[in-house]
Amino acid sequence: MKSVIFDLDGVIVSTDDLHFQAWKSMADRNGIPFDRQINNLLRGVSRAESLEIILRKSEKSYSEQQKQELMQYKNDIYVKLLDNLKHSDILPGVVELINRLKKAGVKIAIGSSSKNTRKILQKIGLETVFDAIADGTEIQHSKPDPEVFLVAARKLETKPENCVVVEDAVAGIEAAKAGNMTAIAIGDAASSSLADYRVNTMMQIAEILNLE
Ligand code: XGP
Ligand code: MG
Repeated sequence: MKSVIFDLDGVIVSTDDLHFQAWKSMADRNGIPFDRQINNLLRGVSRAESLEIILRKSEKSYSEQQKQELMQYKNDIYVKLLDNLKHSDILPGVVELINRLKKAGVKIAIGSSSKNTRKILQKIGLETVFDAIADGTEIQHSKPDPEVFLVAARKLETKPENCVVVEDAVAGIEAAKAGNMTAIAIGDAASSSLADYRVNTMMQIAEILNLE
């Protein structure tokens, strides 16, 4: 029996766009070029590593203290944006897929680099739905390192090779494969040559898993 580990931002809920807005405010305020293309590089990556990627475009160098302030600035904006998050922000097909997985007895987990994971799951009313949650508060290395998915598998008490990961991040697909898991790409992650499957809708995942 397979288990399914979902990424959160951009897979379960449209918070990937809120991350974009918050990082964009930080970048604009500091005169750092930032666009959707750069934002795609931040998918699946921790807050600190996201900042490092953004700062590659900056001519200035920043002290550790300044970096902390930039991350705080971004997160404050992001958390304010989360205030308006609600059940209807869950991406299309997610609730239906979760219901079908549960009906088929498939264990489900979240594997996200975000430290805001639990807050978001609460906001959208999915905090008690998953059998396990592994997030950015529990790991040393974010995607493309497999750590967060391995933590999720351990919490599900299943072997990595029995896990199927659903990801919108190229780094997330790399993490899944590095962890010896099956990788399903949706959205931006479809550009990864490592993906085992590419889907446009959640229901295609039910077909891949041969759910009744
Ligand atoms: P947290 C976030 C990063 O800030 C963001 O850049 C990533 O795209 C996102 O994680 C990936 O899920 O982490 O600031 O919510 O802890
Ligand atoms: Mg994501």
